[in-house]
Amino acid sequence: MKSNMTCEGCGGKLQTDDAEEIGYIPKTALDKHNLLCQRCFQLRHYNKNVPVSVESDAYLELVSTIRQTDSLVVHLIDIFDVEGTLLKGLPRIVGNNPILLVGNKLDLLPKSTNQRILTDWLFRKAKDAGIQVEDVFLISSKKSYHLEELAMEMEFRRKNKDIYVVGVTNVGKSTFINQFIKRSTGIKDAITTSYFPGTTLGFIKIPLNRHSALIDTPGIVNENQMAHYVSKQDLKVITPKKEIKPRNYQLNSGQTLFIGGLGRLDFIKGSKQTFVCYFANEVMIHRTKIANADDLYDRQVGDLLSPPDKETLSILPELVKHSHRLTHPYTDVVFPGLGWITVLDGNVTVDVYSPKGIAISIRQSFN
Ligand SMILES: Nc1nc2c(ncn2[C@@H]2O[C@H](COP(=O)(O)OP(=O)(O)OP(=O)(O)O)[C@@H](O)[C@H]2O)c(=O)[nH]1
Ligand SMILES: [Mg+2]
Repeated sequence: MKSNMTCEGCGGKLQTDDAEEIGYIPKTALDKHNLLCQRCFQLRHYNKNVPVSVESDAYLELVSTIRQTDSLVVHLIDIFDVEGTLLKGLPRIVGNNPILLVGNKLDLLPKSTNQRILTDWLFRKAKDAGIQVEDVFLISSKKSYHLEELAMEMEFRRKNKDIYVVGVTNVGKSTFINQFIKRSTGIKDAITTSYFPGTTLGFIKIPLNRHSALIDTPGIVNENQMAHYVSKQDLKVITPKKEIKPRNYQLNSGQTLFIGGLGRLDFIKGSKQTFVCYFANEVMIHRTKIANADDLYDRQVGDLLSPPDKETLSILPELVKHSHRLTHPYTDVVFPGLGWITVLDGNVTVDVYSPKGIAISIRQSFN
């Protein structure tokens, strides 16, 4: 077997020696039409995740070779979790190459989302993070929203060079590239995708012409992402699968909202008003009095307040509290990786709880 052969599904280097290691393929599968490693085969056919042991630093090192290339970079982020997926170190990784910032998973946001406000906010977020972007797009790889416009812009900007699709694990890079492969060849699901982070393990080059390629890359690990602190089962629950339905709660000061047992908002001061919750439809939201909240949490976390399940509870950092004074109407309190709560009238003080290491952020609502 040639030592430079890679799996067509994940980009991992193929080998026939060690079934526990990346790229393992049984000798009998080597003459198949598609070269797929055992892990990709199992993910595709049984939706079974075989965890692989590769240091996240190794991926970062590989992806950082992009800074030595002359190419166009598409930085894909998950617009449902901007804080967890915008790569603050992107310029170090891709050097001076031009960057298109692309917010994926638009299909999850309510139809009422103001895409202009969201786009402007993403421009500002990128600028604040020290990332100079040529343009910002909002797309859904799954539902093919706005892919045509983006494809045209990519073609225009790449000037016959390679395009690298770069981002944190699980933002949908491979799903995005699969859409391009489908458009040009009709082949579906060429690259392996899954809801587990860490699916793609090497560069996967899709030729655009004889001289250039569209290149899928392994996701960069962001340690402060909620996905790393919950069980596989809970990750399924907190990841929205379709458009989220806003849930309204009329709260008086002195009341609390629990987002399962993974987040909490105490309404400390301000006049009665509506708090609009944007979380996966399967996440339970529970209202109670602040006076009862600690006790309820101690008794019901993992039961009434779920997720977390047992496995998550064993790895989840403790919830820590931060106070926020929200002066403006239509302000979002963002629980990264979970969702957000829009405070409609403003002029309130809230205490917000999130797992240690996952910092709450505040922004103007785009609804
Ligand atoms: N709702 C929604 N889900 C999406 C979209 N694009 C991708 N996904 C889902 O997000 C999950 C991750 O997708 P992948 O394409 O494997 O993500 P990736 O960025 O390649 O992940 P790594 O290879 O681990 O870095 C899968 O469950 C996809 O179905 C989208 O536009 N909308
Ligand atoms: Mg991938």
